[in-house]
Amino acid sequence: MALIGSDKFTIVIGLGKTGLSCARFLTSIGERFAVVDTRNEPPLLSVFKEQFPDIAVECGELEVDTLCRASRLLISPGVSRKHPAIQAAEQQGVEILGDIDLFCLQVSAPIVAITGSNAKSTVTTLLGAMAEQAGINVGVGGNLGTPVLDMLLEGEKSLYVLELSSFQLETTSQLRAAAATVLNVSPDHMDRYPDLMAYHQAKHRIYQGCKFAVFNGDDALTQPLIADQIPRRRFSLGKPDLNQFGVLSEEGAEYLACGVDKLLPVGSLKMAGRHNVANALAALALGQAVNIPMVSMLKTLQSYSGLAHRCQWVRELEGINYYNDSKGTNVGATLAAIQGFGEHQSGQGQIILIAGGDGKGADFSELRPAMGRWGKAAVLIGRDRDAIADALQSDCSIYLEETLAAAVNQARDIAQAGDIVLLSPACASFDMFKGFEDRGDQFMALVEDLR
Ligand code: UMA
Ligand code: ADP
Repeated sequence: MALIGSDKFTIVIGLGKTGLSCARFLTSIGERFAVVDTRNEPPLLSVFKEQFPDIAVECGELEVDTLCRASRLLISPGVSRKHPAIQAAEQQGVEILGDIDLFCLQVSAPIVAITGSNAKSTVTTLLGAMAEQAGINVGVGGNLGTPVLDMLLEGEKSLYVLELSSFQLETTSQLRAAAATVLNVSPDHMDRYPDLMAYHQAKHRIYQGCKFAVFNGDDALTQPLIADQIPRRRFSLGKPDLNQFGVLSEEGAEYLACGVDKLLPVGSLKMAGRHNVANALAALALGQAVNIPMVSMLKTLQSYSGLAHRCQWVRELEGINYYNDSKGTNVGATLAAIQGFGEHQSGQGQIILIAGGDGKGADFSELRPAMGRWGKAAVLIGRDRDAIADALQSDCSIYLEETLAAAVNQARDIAQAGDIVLLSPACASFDMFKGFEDRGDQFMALVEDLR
């Protein structure tokens, strides 16, 4: 199909949530555009055709000739800008951008930009709650689920808190965040990037042009490579230096602290787990950078209990506790969950891990030491269960199951009073489920049905 032949129009690549939000936005500003998608039948095609009957759509393999008819390509995060047809168009002078850039060019309110391999959604939502607690008219969105351009439909806010993925950052050049952070870096999406360095580079685009940088003192890969005069703050689980955020220990009690100032006893945090102490400190550092009052932030930390599907307690049955960490979609997240529970396990209790799915090219051997120390068994499902089994073989018992229901039953058979059954797959869910929420919901329903 021939798309409009003009040097003044946009081609939106991808017919997902982002593509639809781009179409809505371009329509609202009266700009001409067309849409392409690499899939023959993208799931939202009929929705799109209904809402935009006059817009040309081309599905299937991307054609360089088509892309070169555009003045710019607006790329959805699920499509790599390294796609050969996109690269060819770029070489011929076609501008490349993503929805985040378009959004940044529209708003003048300060933006807090948050990325990391893990904890993005937790810190983004927490910071949004802190801002709300302070009475700030805040918009929260991005990779979290609401495409940024859809946030414009509500009119401009006083502050934006954006969760940004490495995919989104690949096409982002206009961010200039009021405060930006890389929370942590561990391997993920190794099916999209040639190596960890390429993934790291994409994440670090978040610091480009930022007015304030926040980074993780316990993770050297988060350290910003930006000009010395740009102010920055560190958060860490260790003792903080002057003006930095960390944990102070005094007379057997631990406190979230800034320099020598004790802010809140760690025990007052509503979110469980050591990793959430780091997340709380990161949110405090970001909030301080955009002038959210400390008193509001500390109040929020005492009531915010975290998001569903992240180390979420489901049930205790016969002394066995069941946790849903379905959002553990990479090795780093699952490692944090095993360590977090393992370090707080009392007595003989051990962890029965339910894991597996689409491993996105990950190296699962990093789970070995933690499973060797705290794991009783790994019950594995999904496409990459054999790869995980190979990586863990000698460190704990392995069970391979066809379904999540069979895995839950198997875990229950193995577990004894004091043990934890933890769904933390270290994998994406799409080989067996609609998404991580669906996987977590099914797990919780199966656990609730155990008698
Ligand atoms: N796709 C194609 N061909 C195309 C376009 C898309 O095969 O031409 C595939 C992609 O490879 C992907 C799927 O379709 O498997 C969806 O891609 P998309 O870019 O259309 O995604 P959206 O529906 O627009 O959702 C995106 C984010 N998804 C991805 O980055 C894959 C959502 O994050 C985000 O909430 C949404 O924009 C709003 O900003 C989800 C996600 O999984 C939660 N993110 C990854 C993660 O968190 O690890 C990065
Ligand atoms: P993201 O949006 O980056 O995926 P989430 O807040 O949704 O982050 O958490 C995803 C997973 O990462 C959860 O399974 C959670 O237990 C784990 N997690 C949360 N915070 C951390 C952290 N600071 N370090 C490592 N893992 C974490």
